[in-house]
Amino acid sequence: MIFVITACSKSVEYEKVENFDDCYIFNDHTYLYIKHKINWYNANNACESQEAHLLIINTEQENDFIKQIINDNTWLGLSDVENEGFWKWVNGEPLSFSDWMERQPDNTANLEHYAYYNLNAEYYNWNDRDDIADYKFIYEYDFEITETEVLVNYKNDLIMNVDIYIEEFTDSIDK
Ligand SMILES: [Ca+2]
Ligand SMILES: [Ca+2]
Repeated sequence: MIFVITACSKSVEYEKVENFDDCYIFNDHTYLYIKHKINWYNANNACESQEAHLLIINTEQENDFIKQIINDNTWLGLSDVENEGFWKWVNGEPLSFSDWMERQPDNTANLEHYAYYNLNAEYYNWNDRDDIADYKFIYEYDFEITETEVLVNYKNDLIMNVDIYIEEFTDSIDK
């Protein structure tokens, strides 16, 4: 039997938090994968309500780890909305590593200012999109959380905020 190893199968070690869905520890950081699909603004706003931030990728290893846990298009905490073509992370840092698809980011229709993992791309590479698209997102804490109780509180609080932002957004469309 022949095993074909592709770049996609680069595996990086990470920990799954026991008895808690969609929560992972990598390099002393905690990652909560939120499966509500919402636009980038709402995802970012919901995140800002806690001591954390939308996913920030600092290394190729961290990027490879994320590719092992996602199962749908997923936002990165990365935008060029302030200054077209100058991509920066939600904490203000410039890119030290990037993983764009070929011919991306292309700023289609001058509207694409938010980065996400495109699961249609061969290696789940990054693409830029507008603020209308609804994708899943990852909430990153720059420290390790393993107490299930703390995680439950964080996750419930976060999902409540997601619902609030979705409601506000829907209200503003209705008006
Ligand atoms: Ca752009
Ligand atoms: Ca694009």
